[in-house]
Amino acid sequence: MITVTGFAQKKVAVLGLGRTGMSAARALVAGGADVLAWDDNAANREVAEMAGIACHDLEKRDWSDIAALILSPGIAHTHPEPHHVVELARAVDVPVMGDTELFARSINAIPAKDRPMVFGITGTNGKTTTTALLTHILRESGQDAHAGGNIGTPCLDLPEPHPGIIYVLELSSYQLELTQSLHCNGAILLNLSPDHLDRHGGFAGYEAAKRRVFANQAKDDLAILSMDDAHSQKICVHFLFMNEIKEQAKTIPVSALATLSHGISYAAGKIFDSITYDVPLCVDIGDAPALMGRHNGQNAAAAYVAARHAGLPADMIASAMQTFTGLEHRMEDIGTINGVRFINDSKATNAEAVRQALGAFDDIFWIAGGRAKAGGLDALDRAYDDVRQAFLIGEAQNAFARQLKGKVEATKCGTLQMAVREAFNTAMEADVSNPVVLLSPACASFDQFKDFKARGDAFRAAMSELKDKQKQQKSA
Ligand code: UMA
Repeated sequence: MITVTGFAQKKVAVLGLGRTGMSAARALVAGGADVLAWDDNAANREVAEMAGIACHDLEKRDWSDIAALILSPGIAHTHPEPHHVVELARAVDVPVMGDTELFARSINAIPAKDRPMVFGITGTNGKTTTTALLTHILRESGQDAHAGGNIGTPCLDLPEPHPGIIYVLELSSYQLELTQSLHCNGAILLNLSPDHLDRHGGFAGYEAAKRRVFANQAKDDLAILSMDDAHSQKICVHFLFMNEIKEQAKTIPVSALATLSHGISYAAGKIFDSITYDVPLCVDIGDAPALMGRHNGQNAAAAYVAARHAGLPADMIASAMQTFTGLEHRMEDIGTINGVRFINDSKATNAEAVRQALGAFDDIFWIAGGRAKAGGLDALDRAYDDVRQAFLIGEAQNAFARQLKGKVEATKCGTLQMAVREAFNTAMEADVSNPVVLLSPACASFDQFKDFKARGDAFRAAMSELKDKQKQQKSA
């Protein structure tokens, strides 16, 4: 745990007692702060009290002696409307911040020469994979690297700063919006497409939050940005000009669509580096099994250049990529039955993430549906070339069937279990060379599951059931 000492002897309010709130409360208490915690859910307050975190109703309290409000990222503070406690805090000018800000202040308090290296990774999609990949590369190469943030481990739960430690933070727009002082030695923007717009009051607010990953960078730092979508490209080009002028961070464009004369490019299993060595270099990452698809090529290129910034040579990075096992529920290969591969991409809850999966396989028997997001499948109109048939589930199945009409043959299956069965049977009978049953829902899971993990686990269970049945049929 990282002890937060900046609020010693002061009263600090913590709202939300999930992973972030509990972690922040522990770190503040360890640093000598007097924590007043609250969660709107009584059960969560009970858990906190049992862990020794004192709860006080922040709506009823006088705010005049409170030094800060620490807010969990899932709690609204501007849009669609601020939580009432945030309004109380702002009314008396109490600063509102997140756990990443506490982390940043703790790191900034260390003398510059001893400060650990920090990487910040954001983007609409791919940030968890890239965070895990960069951490894996650094650790495989003997570095003391630790991943935290939106990936699941709150940043204040990471080990205390010590010589040689490297922090790799996945940062969501929610977390960045509550962060002012974070200084990333390497900051990555992987891509940008509309998401979480309700929380940011529209796309401009979302983009502004994402751009915060580059705030406070100085000339020895790297700003690594994608050139592959119009929004990131705009920021990247702007940085290429502005940072040169202002002597700010060195801007590194990254692409998996074009070969950049100045930048890091990915094409057909190779990373082309025209920046970090004197002579342009081609790094073969070949058939790294967990880096399927063009979008993963871009993630790999971004992780590559960040790892170079941490001092690793290219060949060491390339061989570490080969042993990366990928993430659960993100284009995860869960096995093959009778030549049909099963890919669990339950984490693909928006159309852009699904586009990446649809671009990574041939002969796709695609399972989609759940609770639809704004726009549904609109963004996928030209991505169906390799989809042989769609199998639809959940609340979205009627709307998706209408959207797919005339583009892809679609069958309404209702449940995931039924869809897995139908997709497998159809794939077995189809005359195709590389059949893949792909769960890549383009929807939230909440209509039928607790979360995307439960949905991915159910997919795996349905696949295991099929496997057992096939075995029984063979032995009968
Ligand atoms: N709560 C209230 N009042 C409210 C709303 C919530 O008291 O009005 C309480 C809830 O009862 C609950 C707590 O706040 O106890 C939940 O806080 P939270 O939603 O911020 O969740 P945490 O458990 O703190 O998890 C957060 C991130 N969640 C969100 O941003 C929604 C996790 O990202 C992250 O892994 C974790 O911190 C550690 O850093 C998850 C996520 O879904 C994976 N992120 C979004 C995404 O990836 O799209 C941004």
